[in-house]
Amino acid sequence: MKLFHSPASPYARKVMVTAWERDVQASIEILGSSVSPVARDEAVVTVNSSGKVPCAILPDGAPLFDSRVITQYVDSLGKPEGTIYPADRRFEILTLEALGDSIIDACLLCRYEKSMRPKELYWADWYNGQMAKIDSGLDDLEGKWFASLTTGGFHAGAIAAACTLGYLDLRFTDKDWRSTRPKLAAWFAQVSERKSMQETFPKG
Ligand SMILES: N[C@@H](CCC(=O)N[C@@H](CS)C(=O)NCC(=O)O)C(=O)O
Repeated sequence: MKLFHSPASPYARKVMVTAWERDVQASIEILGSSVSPVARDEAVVTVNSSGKVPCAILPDGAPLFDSRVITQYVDSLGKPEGTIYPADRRFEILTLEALGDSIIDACLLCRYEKSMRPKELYWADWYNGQMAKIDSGLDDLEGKWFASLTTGGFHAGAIAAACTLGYLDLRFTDKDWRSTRPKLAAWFAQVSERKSMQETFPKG
């Protein structure tokens, strides 16, 4: 499988953490990309009309996107007994993955608002509204989702949450998300030691 990737993308990181966890990383050929909502990468657009990464090309040429579809495909390449989507918790774990992704979505919108939009068009209410989504999502990871997050190994929901927290540390260095969420902070410190997380440490 070929994977359009970006080393700072938390969605692409989910795919590669999954690959390392399932020991199928050697079956993925990484293709570089240069994506942005205002300067699209035509090679990516050819595969995924949204122009977003990650997106993949299967050995038979079929396209695959987005990250939640690709992680399931990559998971299917590994041994069934080690799946990160255990059948008896499938929808719970998919929902937790969606929660992690929704926090990333808000992070990206905040980042685009500050780093891409012309300064005179900056909209503080928009930024604050997205930041409120980030905070309520993190509160849910610390609270009502914490048992799901930490039970049953490093499953797809846990991988999404870990990639989300990694992105916060990469791009929102002045955001102190840890002091009011001590359990989440301790869990993240622990899972960050995994080889899959170390090998995919974000850059850029
Ligand atoms: N729902 C998508 C989101 C992917 C996404 O937004 N990726 C960002 C990079 S982190 C991107 O490609 N942005 C470029 C754009 O919005 O055009 C997924 O889960 O893969």
